[in-house]
Amino acid sequence: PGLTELPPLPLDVPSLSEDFRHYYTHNLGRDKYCRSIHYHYAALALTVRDRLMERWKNTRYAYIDSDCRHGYYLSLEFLMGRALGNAMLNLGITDETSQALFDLGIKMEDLVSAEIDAGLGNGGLGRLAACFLDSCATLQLPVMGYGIRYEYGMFRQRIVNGQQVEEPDRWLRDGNPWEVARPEYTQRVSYGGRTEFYRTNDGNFASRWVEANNVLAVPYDIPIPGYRNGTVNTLRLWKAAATDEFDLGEFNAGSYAESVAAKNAAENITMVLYPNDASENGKELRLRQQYFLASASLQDIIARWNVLHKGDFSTFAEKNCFQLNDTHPSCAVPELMRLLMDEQGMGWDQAWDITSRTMAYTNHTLLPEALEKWPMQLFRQLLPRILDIILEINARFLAVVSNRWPDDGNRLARMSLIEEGPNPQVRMAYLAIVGSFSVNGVAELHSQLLVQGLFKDFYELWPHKFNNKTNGVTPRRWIAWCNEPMSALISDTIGDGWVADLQQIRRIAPHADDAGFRERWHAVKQANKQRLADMVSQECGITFNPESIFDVQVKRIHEYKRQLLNILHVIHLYSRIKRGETTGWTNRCVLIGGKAAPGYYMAKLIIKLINNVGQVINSDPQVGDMLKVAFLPNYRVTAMEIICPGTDLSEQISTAGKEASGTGNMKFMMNGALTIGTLDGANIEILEEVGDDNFFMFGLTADEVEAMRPIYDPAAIIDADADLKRVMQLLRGHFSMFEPGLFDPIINAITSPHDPWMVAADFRSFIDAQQRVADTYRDRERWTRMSIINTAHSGKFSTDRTIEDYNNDIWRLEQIPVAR
Ligand code: DL6
Repeated sequence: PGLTELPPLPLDVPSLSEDFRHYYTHNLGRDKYCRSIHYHYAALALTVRDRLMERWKNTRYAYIDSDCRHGYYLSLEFLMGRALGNAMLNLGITDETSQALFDLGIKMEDLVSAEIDAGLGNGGLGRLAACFLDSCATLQLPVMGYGIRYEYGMFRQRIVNGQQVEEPDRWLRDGNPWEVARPEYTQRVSYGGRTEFYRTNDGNFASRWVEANNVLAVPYDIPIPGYRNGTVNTLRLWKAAATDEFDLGEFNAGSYAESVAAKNAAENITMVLYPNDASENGKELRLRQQYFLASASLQDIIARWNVLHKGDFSTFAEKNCFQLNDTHPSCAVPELMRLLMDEQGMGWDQAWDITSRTMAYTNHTLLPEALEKWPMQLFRQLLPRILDIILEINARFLAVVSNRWPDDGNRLARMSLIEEGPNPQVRMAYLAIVGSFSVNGVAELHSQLLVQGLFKDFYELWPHKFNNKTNGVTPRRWIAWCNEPMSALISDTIGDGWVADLQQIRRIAPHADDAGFRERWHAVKQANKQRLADMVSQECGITFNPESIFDVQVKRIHEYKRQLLNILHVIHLYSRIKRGETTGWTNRCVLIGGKAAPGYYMAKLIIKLINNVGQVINSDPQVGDMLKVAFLPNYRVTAMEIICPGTDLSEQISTAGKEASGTGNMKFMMNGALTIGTLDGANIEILEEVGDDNFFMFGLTADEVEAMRPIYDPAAIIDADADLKRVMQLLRGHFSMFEPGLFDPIINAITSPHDPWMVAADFRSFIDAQQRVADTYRDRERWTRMSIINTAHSGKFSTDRTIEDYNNDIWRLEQIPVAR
């Protein structure tokens, strides 16, 4: 065998055991006195990783040999969570590993728990990217992820005195066994300087970027194993580093400190993930990050292209497709233009033909304030050549618009990539739309609302570009891994084909009528609830009784997601208990978790309110087991792996027309939770799948919300509803005895006729739906049947289906099987 052709490593117990001991002793140098579990974890991670290496290489070979079309998922966020369990599951070695460790007196679960989450994302958008990678590998699609290797991921949240405190997440502190540095593929990214026009040898004019500062982009590769199929795809994350010349220049000038400062400035680019999920704060560093990802990734792809195709770009558009995960990487549009023109010597038309045939854009929000804009001035300073290209794209685009709609100046101003004003802004979503051949939303309603609202003008111009791709989640992590007892029951009943083909899970539906099966299902749920109760007890010091209904809302804290409506219901229940209105009561444990953007005042006040309400309720002996309220600190992927299997009721209660899709709703459904939800985002599609007998629907529709807006009168609604009136009264002082007026901003928000989230409007309907929930839960057989039906009808929400849709309609990649 040659240097790189080694036989694949065996997957049996003795070889896993031997390699584990090898890593622990010979590689990590630990001995019998070492007490830190970290080294056990590291030894196991390296043992498992070794078993991916051969497959990883074979996957690369298969892609190169077939000269196939490639997809690239460009995303500023990949919320991967832990890797070890997923790798073992997908390799099919969980039982063998567990046995090998058991024989050495070690519990595998302890090592799995020692891994720190890779929290390189804010929430739904980043986690979707992670689920997509799993599905692409499982479907054997040649898709590579490109992202940023943030030194600090999503902040850790602690709750101190009921308030959110943010702490840095140094997730790389103890090293990361899952990444492989590839310094040989380092790229250079430019900032600053100016554009220079010059005459080429053949007498034409061309432009180039001069006097720029360069920063190095060093790639770190993470293996993405498919589910038991030999495929291992790649997630390539870029780290910023200072160039040698830059350092040396300063150093030789005698300014050692300055040279270190310059190095720091360069490395700062990938230092921290911005913790805002629904609004951008216009920080220069964030734009630097966005361009850094776009430029490094495209240069990398073009460099690989040139190795294989020797500078011939005639088939580049047929062989490559870039999916932009929101507008964050949309600098890729002008950057690809720049690389093709300035570096590969193409003219505008050829470069535009390639760019606009390879880019595709996914939108993830309906909130107008979340659509990114960057000051033109900042672009000019930081990325002058890129701004030139954007302005040229805009000029040509506006010519198309005015050709189609002559003399419609308003339309031109509306559609321009530049928002005019005292401080002109670049509209990144419009740039992405103009530069892409496909634009998609992430649930049916979202995609419809986009073309009726935010992107209406563009839809009129290019209806063929717009499409829907309803989100999903990977059933590997979100059932098979996180809910082992339920997986075992399902596989026992219908075989294990569902893990790679979730539509098969529908075959458990008929078993909902089998009392024996229901009993087993209930037992699984109770065990999962106990596991969740243990976590709540440990993290919050609050006792949840698994006989109660577990009512859970975990997601980013945002006014549109209406954690406030949830807590109003809790206060209403509390008020009922205090008034002795408890006939036919259902005991309830309410769990709320999520992070607030550090600068989002209202979201932080809502966290404080939840905690204060919890404190009053949990310490009231009259309430006892009837009602418990916990705020779980530091909600993250790993916490959700325990939360969703142990949940009875999933709260998906956003103001209709505001939640693009939601994906937590899908995780809960898969794990047998019932949803209480508005007709928003993918809730609508969940309802379609399970039927309204198996879903607690409430609230105004998106159309009704908009119709009510001009006449919205929360004062009148409160006045007419005795329950809501009582709740508002309690809100005024009962939960802030020592800080009078603390929650006034919340009261003002709810009572304002301009409340965009219309909390009061849905209160009554929500309370009534919650009463139906409580009544249903007391009928255990009925509830269990509904729970089974929810899981059985969750097939649509596998990202395998989502990715097939992307592939059929947008990417058109061939499946490339890999020799095993
Ligand atoms: O598409 C993934 C996820 C959706 O499920 C959520 O509904 C949506 O809020 C979220 N969007 C973001 C905001 N990003 N931006 N802009 O995270 O995307």
